[in-house]
Amino acid sequence: MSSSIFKAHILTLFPELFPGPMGHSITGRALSEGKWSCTATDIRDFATDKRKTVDDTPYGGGAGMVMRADVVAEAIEHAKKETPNAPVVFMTPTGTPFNQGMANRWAAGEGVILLCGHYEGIDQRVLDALVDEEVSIGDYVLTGGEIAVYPVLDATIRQLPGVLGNDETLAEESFSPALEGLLEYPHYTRPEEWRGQTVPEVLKSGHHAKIDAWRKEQSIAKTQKVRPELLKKK
Ligand code: 6GU
Repeated sequence: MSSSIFKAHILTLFPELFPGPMGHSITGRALSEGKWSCTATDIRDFATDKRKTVDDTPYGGGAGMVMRADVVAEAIEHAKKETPNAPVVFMTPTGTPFNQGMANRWAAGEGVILLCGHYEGIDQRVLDALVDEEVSIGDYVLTGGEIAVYPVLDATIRQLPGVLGNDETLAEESFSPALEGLLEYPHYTRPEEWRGQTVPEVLKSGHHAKIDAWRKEQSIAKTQKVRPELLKKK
């Protein structure tokens, strides 16, 4: 359903954090142009008691509070009314590491519903019943999923048709098919000499085959140095 507008729906206790950074720059321009929409729904709106309780103590004891299945389920089902085919994604440090493939796959659909937890976690039963994917942005713990939504949504939105302008579209960027899973090569612009450092001669040669070969070699060297596991995948 890439014909209609891509709908991002965030379920959170802090709806004021959205669109946040995605309201600026390239994603902000695309939002103003109607290429995607951003809805942030307050999970607390679905609490049923007078105090608007969303969490409770964990069965089995232990520290922290757990978000209630009934309240979270109502929030998810509310979001699903608008985008029944969008994946429901739970943001959690115990999820599958986020990657470019997920961004590309979600960008090809009608939208994404991003569920942000707080406290110690969310009752497992609502995750089992209504969540399609669990995603982490790396091996460290954040206080909540909201900050993790920023990189995940940004990476997804920039893949939507017409979001990147010609100058911003990089056919050869890290993780793009053209680079075959390698990290991007280094870039240079004027001045030709800066603090005693010059620009590699090959880039000024006008010899496109040699430039391509040099960039490929640089990509492999960079990948070997900082992400050797990416080379082992090949
Ligand atoms: Cl998606 N959420 C939280 N709370 N912490 C994280 C994370 C997500 N990814 C890495 N750490």
